[in-house]
Amino acid sequence: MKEHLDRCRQAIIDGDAEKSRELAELTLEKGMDVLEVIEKGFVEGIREVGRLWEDGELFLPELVIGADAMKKAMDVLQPSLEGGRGQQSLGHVVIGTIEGDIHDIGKTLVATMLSANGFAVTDLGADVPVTKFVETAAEKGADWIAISALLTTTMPGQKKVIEQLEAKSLRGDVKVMVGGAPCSEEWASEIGADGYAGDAVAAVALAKGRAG
Ligand code: B1M
Repeated sequence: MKEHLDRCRQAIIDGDAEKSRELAELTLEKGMDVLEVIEKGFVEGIREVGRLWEDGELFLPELVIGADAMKKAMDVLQPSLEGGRGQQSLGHVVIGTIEGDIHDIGKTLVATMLSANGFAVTDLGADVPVTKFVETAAEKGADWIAISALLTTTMPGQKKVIEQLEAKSLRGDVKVMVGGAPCSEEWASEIGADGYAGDAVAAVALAKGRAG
């Protein structure tokens, strides 16, 4: 397993989309733990790409190529996480990445895991306006709004969603969770969110703990 995880990680660092797709397919063929391969293999790779880019060792096009290799692997693996549908819904989650922010890999993984664990999920995609979160949650009677932010510059948008819910007297109707690399428990409590989740498994636990 360790060797497989290393190869997955390396394929992303090399920006080798063909290899990452092959390794994702091999993961399914061999019946390996898909979530473990994603989190400890591919995700480690894309985070390393981010570190190398931050240190000036990679340029923006290489970051884009790494993200593309990551997406190829996720396209193969994500459907296999989508079991569990058809059971009674544990609640409705409206999820998206906040406006100004196009990072969607982590958000999509969280959406898939919530859906696989029995939640009805409305995925609004990335670069989602504040108003869209609020309007959709009201329309769907959502239990949770889950807002992803990967940039420190877009995090304030998460706070704006809560402010808009308050302004429209909807805050009592829906809970809000925040997530994404720069977010934290402290940030969640500072902006008055109901919770923070550090990864997809934590997001499911949080939604389950507070649902209903
Ligand atoms: Co960007 N980027 N990027 N990037 N990128 C980061 C976030 C950065 C930290 C890289 C770095 O400097 N080391 C940095 C942000 C710095 C900061 O603000 N502090 C950065 C930057 C600066 C930028 C640009 C501004 C670069 C530029 O153009 N000059 C630009 C921004 C564009 C924009 O959004 N307006 C940009 C662009 C891109 C790409 C398009 C090339 C690509 C995104 C492709 C895509 O998503 N479609 C990209 C990538 C890939 C990254 C890194 C390398 C990896 C992100 C990722 O996919 N991780 C990232 C570095 C990093 O995060 N360490 C970086 C894998 C994913 C599975 O993890 O998203 O953390 P993550 O999700 C996790 C948890 O956080 C959590 O669960 C997930 C699963 O475990 N989670 C939630 C996430 N959302 C959640 C929501 C929840 C609950 C949990 O409910 C609410």
